[in-house]
Amino acid sequence: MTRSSCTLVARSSSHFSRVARIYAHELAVPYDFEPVYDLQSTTPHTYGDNPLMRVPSLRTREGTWFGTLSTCRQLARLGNASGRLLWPEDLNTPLGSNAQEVALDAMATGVVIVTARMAGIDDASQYSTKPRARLVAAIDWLEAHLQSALEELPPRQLSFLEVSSYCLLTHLAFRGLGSLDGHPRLRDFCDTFGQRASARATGYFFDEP
Ligand SMILES: N[C@@H](CCC(=O)N[C@@H](CS)C(=O)NCC(=O)O)C(=O)O
Repeated sequence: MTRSSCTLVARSSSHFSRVARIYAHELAVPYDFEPVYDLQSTTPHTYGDNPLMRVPSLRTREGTWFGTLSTCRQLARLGNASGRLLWPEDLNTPLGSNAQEVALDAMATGVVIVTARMAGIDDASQYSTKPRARLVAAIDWLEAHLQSALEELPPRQLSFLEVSSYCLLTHLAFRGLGSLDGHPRLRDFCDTFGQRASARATGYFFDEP
């Protein structure tokens, strides 16, 4: 542990990691950043001792928190929220709950496609056919429903739904996974959320050793 009280073990190019980076910024939690350069590493130590060998993890005085949601919840405990924080369990209608499911599964689907590419599997391969179709269908569903799902939510500083959706949607172009052409409502959502200081401070890039 160095200057900050916690260390984010993550990647600046990762959409799950960006969710955590946005929470840290919004909640004014200072953190050290430990980049994971090699996602092909099969050593849990590379990932903050996360046996799942995924990013992000958050190392704190209490121990290490594996995964995005746990990381964000701990950042919320460490930080200062200016308003209510809404978590997946606060989405108590089918619309909100489904929107969260679709956004998170679409993020995981992006990981499947990128991981396949890293293994030399072309997007045109049968292995990637269903993930690619799933991602397209998920984005189309979000175009039709995300706005209404967000309108249902009470006043808040932040919801996990909007942060994860923003990170998913902006990651599409960064990773060549899709486009928001023909999705005007999602574009508007990204333009609006993208004006937040936390979004501007956490743009995607590849960490270099
Ligand atoms: N359930 C995890 C998923 C995290 C995840 O899939 N992260 C990606 C990077 S965006 C990763 O570590 N990929 C490497 C792999 O799957 O081997 C979470 O919510 O944090």
